[in-house]
Amino acid sequence: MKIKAVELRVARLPLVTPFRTSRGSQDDRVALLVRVDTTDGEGWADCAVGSAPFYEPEFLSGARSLMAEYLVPMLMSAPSVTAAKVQKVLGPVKGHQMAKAALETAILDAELRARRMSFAQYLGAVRDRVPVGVSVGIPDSLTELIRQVEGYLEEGYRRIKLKIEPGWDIEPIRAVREQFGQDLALQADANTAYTLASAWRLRALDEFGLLLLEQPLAADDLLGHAELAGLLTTRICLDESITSPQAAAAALRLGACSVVNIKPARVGGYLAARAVHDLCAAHGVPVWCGGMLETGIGRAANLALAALENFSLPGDISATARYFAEDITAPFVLEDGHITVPSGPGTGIEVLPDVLDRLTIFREVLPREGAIT
Ligand code: NPQ
Ligand code: MG
Repeated sequence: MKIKAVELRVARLPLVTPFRTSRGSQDDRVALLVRVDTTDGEGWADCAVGSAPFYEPEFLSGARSLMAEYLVPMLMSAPSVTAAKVQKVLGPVKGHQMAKAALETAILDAELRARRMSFAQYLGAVRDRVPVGVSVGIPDSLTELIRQVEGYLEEGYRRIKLKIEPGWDIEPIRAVREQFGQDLALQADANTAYTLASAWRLRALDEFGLLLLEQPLAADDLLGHAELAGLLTTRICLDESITSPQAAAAALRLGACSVVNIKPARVGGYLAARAVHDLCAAHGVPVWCGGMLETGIGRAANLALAALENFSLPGDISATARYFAEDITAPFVLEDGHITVPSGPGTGIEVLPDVLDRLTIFREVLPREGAIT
């Protein structure tokens, strides 16, 4: 198929509660949405970039200008594109996997809608609903933390993930364990906030029977994670370090982790995410699907991915209501700790045009008028 135009939208979705991690706090999700208009019909994607480069190197206005100046012109000048060819066509551009992933995903959505096939079918899903967990930001107090966790457990979440940082680690984990017991499926995410010098502090977490400890050290510190893995009984899970199937292969070979959090955007899209899944499955390493505060568009695609065989731990997908009072698609709801995998063509969701227009703060259609392509 040929791409006729690409529409970029920036929409601001207020969060129901501020979300704080060791990397910073946010009150809303400023989402970058991509709509491709092709000879086979349209497709949508949610670009996972944050509005600032505090969590990942890519960020919203950078991704927007990269798409406008390089990625979209390259795709539009290709004689024909399919999702499977996107990474190759965009190969001359180094890095920027999140921006590339969004374009690949929108094209895949258009392709699958035209073929009347769902993401789940296409990716090889083996379940029609997936168990999900919730990621709990760093609150102001232990009392507030306990209150939030209690609320999520009442809603039916199957697994709790606490965001930690030096000074907010042992105490909150102990408090949650004491309040909710040993059977609670509990894990922690440091978002790179520690160094190997604090291994002794992380070792103190071993007594709490966590499912895993996510990304304690810097993204590029695979050797450090391998060393730490030898010092702890708690399983190490990597998130920020998993930037490609090759990075995942290196992490597994080095023994840097024994669980992997797959963020499809960071590895360059759903095709690469499936490759990471397959690689981990071949090594007997369980995976789960991470979350980037996606709108319903990204949430739908993540649900399809999380329905693959080796996604054997509950992911950070969560119901829409965990994050947003109002979304640009119909909300995803929690039923008995699970969310149903969409089964319609493509991602299976429909964007609500009125809500999207109301929340949109920037809109641009590419190629820009007057541009020579
Ligand atoms: C994680 N997600 O697992 C991330 C952190 C995160 C659900 O904990 C904008 C873009 C906001 C990316 C907030 C969860 C984000 C973001 C949090 C990623 O590490
Ligand atoms: Mg993480």
